[in-house]
Amino acid sequence: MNYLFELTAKEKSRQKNTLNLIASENYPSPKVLQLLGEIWSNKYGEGYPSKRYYAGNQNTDLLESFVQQKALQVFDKTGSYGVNVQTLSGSPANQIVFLTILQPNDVVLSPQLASGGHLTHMHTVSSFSKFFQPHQYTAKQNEDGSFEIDFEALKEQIVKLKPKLLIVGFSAYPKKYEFAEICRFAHQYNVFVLADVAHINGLIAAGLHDSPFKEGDDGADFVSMTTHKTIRGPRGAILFAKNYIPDFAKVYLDILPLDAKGQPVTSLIEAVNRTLFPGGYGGPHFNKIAAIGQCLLEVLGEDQYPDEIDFVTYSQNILRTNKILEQSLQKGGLVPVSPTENHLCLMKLPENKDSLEIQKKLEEIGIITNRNTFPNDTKTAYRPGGMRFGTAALASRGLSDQQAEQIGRIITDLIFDRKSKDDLAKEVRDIEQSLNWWY
Ligand code: DSN
Repeated sequence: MNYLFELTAKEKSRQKNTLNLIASENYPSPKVLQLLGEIWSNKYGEGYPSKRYYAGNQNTDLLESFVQQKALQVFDKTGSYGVNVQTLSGSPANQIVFLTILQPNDVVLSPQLASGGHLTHMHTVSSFSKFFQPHQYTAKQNEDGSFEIDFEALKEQIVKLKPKLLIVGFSAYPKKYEFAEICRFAHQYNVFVLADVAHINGLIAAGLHDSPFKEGDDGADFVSMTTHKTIRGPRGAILFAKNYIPDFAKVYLDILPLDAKGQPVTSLIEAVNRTLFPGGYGGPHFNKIAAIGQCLLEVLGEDQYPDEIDFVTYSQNILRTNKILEQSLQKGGLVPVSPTENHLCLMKLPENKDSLEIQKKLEEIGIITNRNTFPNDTKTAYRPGGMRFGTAALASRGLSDQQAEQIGRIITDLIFDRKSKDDLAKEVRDIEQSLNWWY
């Protein structure tokens, strides 16, 4: 066995023999992984179905069209969106939107990192901030001490800053939120809305979270999502856009890319497609597209994850076990930034604890997490004051309610030195060995 295969075996063993509480990871079905390794990877196909620059694309054309159709079937009940399945991951999907509609120095309004946003939402350290003017909106503290995005203050910022683009979507935000009101408001001011639903797309598909796919001004103009989190597919992304030019956007027609005949595009999805190819990308990764198709079939119930639990029940299991985990962490002495309403919980650590040290200690007993900042966090980005947990991955392995409760207790026993690391590691091992493993 060469080094690469040895390392792969080690990584498989690491994943099997740990409890993964990283809210953005998951275990896709073996069929998803099989398709990633299939011969689709051998084929070039710049362009789109029926319009490629190489011969031999009869099967890739069928594949890409099929996956586009399944993506729309899962997410868009309105018939108002088109889809591009070629973006390689969440960051490039967001960047394609920037390149489609923004001009140098345009103002972009996005969620602050500490309030749950993401670096690729044009955080000030993002390379894209060299070309545009990023501004952030934030969370406010409620009387009960919890935090939530201040949508009223955001509206005032829209009026004052007149951004070209508003990004709505979060990586570390435990609350549910709604899209229609803020989309409607932004559109009144000729602002494009990008909803980045990378984290919550599985919940949206299961009908357990509000959706940005709405008709008219109530809907986001662009929706980006990764495919490897709650939707349980391969690492990858899907990018949707309106299949027409909204009225408010007609003032921007001259800045959208032209179509292949040099004419103005007639939809936002056409503009996205032209920006991606020929504007930015080379050949699509068809193995990824095939694997995305597989996870969509599993969402639709046209194929099954190996536990044969339907996707809605799986998503409900995530929400329930995550809430139980949060309650257990709270009982053990941690404070939620906001009571969780979704697939992740964000907990404040005691002031005198170092999150990096705790993350390492948890890893030593077999629990994989990530440290995280939160609104008004006084610590540094590298050693922030909080930790983020989520149960999407362990729900795929059949995590029970009792185990979710136990894991919360183990974590807080470790943080507050209530039990020996050896005893806690043994408890972790017993849980992990009782869980399903599909590979
Ligand atoms: N890096 C991902 C996360 O952990 O939330 C977001 O893309």
